[in-house]
Amino acid sequence: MARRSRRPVAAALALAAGAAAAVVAPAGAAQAVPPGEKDVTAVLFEQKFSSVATACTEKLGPAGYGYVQVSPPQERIQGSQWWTAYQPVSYRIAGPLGDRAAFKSMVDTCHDAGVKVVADSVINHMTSGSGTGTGGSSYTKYDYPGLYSGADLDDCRSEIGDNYQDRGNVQNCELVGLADLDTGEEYVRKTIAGYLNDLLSLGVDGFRVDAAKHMPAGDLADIKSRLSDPNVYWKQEAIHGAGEAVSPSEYLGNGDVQEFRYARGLKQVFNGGNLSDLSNFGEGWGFMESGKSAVFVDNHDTERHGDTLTYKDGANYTLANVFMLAWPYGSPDVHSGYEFTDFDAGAPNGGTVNACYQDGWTCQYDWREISSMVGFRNAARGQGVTNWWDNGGDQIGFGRGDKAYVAINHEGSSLTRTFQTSLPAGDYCDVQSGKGVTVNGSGQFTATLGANTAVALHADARNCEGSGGDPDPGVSGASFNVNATTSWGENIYVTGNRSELGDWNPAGALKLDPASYPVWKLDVSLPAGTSFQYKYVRKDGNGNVTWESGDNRTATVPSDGTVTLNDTFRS
Ligand code: ARE
Ligand code: CA
Repeated sequence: MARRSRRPVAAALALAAGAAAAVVAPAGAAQAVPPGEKDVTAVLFEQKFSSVATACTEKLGPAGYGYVQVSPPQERIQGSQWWTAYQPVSYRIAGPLGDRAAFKSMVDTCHDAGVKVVADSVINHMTSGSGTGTGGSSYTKYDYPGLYSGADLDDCRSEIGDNYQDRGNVQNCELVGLADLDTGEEYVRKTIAGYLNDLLSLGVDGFRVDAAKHMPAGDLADIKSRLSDPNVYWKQEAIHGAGEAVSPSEYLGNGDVQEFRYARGLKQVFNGGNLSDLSNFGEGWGFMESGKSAVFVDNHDTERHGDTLTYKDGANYTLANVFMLAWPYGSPDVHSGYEFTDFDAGAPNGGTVNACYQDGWTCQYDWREISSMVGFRNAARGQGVTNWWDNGGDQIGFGRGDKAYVAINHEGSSLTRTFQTSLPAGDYCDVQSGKGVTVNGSGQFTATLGANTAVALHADARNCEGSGGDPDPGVSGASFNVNATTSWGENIYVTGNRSELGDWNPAGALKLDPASYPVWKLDVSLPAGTSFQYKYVRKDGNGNVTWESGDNRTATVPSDGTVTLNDTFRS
């Protein structure tokens, strides 16, 4: 019976965003990447294509995502590790995520939901080692029968290692020992283009080009020119490294380039700096041009290597995503993977998502704080930053013309303030909390933002009806909020003397959501008028349970709505 407040909100907003898109669509929008009116990509790392299709229909389309990015579809080496995806064996769609039919069906379903599809494309190299791939193809390093043989691979047969000061080493030698394709060669260019054209024939709308820095920009330009749609969306992974021989900006002529400094900058600001420093975030920080930069808070590499924030960073991470989606620089990726402690661990449940937040799937694209900002971004498209405010520290607010306004309180105590916006007067829904806000005739509204929360208003969310507020109007229940500091691997649950709360059984206790860490939250539906007892429990990674100390807590659901419980975990 537990009800996640996140789920209904996406659908409701999406309706609003979708309805308005036809009317609003500003011409000559400032951030023109990727093509189309909706520039947010949800990256569904290592999800099966069938699960991606479901996500498109149920979450991504309704929330207003323009794109979904899927992990590499081609045949890969066998193994449980996620990084097998980056070791191509052949270009047949024959990996663990699904076969050709499943891929095609996913593309069609996503298109029906209004979501375009980007395929992660591994074209710099082939696998090392030898064996049989996930599609049954046999291979040895430098020999992939029917596809490539020794002559198609670069002559440099040593590892790139740490030497990024030498262009030839970076582009012609072997990235972590993987067999490096000679992309200067006609047959190789033609074969790679053939693979990408095959994906285009299945309806794919764009490519994330893996390891782009390891291929000369001119080689990629040649390959791209051979595509059936040479103007297809093209997002190149070229990691910025100070003093390196190859600069990511060399690739701007081909298409978009991922701006890794953006993600590193957000980590720096949200983990220790001041949000006030973000007033010129983007080109003002020396980043590449906004219109050609692809940005993210984290990706599958950086969440493992620690060079950016990750889902483990609680409110710092959530608020960084809120900022990214509100801020008009680049086109954002919302990364979404799964919980891990082991760096190598592959996707849970063989890549199948039965439901978000189950089996370790983290589903950032569905977090209320994040998914609600996709509608915000779509509504704000084409509008520059207006009405910037900061307190010189970790509190900021800014508008997007007369379309949207967001404020973020990244301090440890609450903020009550009258914010100046350029919004037309009237009622709005704060899409972060699902609570109504009124803007007066001077464009001002007054709000109280709890520690580590945000408020966000936009033109396509004028009231909170059906927005899955905290909780839905008309739904009775309890809104649990507990301040609890946890160590890595621990989670906070609630249980009590009701079946909806698991009948005091820790195994049936309901997990709270740490998106506003250290405050853990959950809305639970309970019959109106119910008096109940409850307690919070802490579980560690091994399932060990620690109960709160002291007496049972008590509360009563009102006759018309919800009881909001603001508690502190009693150690
Ligand atoms: C795996 C094993 C290795 C083994 C290899 C071959 O982990 O031990 O030697 O297989 O058997 C991913 C994983 C790798 C994995 C690989 C193949 O991350 O661990 O190797 O798949 O299975 C550079 C590149 C950049 C690249 C990063 C990882 O420039 O393109 O290294 N990122 C992409 C993907 C990765 C993927 C690959 C490329 C390979 O997103 O997930 O690798 O397809 C500085 C430089 C950067 C450099 C970085 C790290 O910051 O500026 O350019 O990134 O250091 O070296
Ligand atoms: Ca190369």
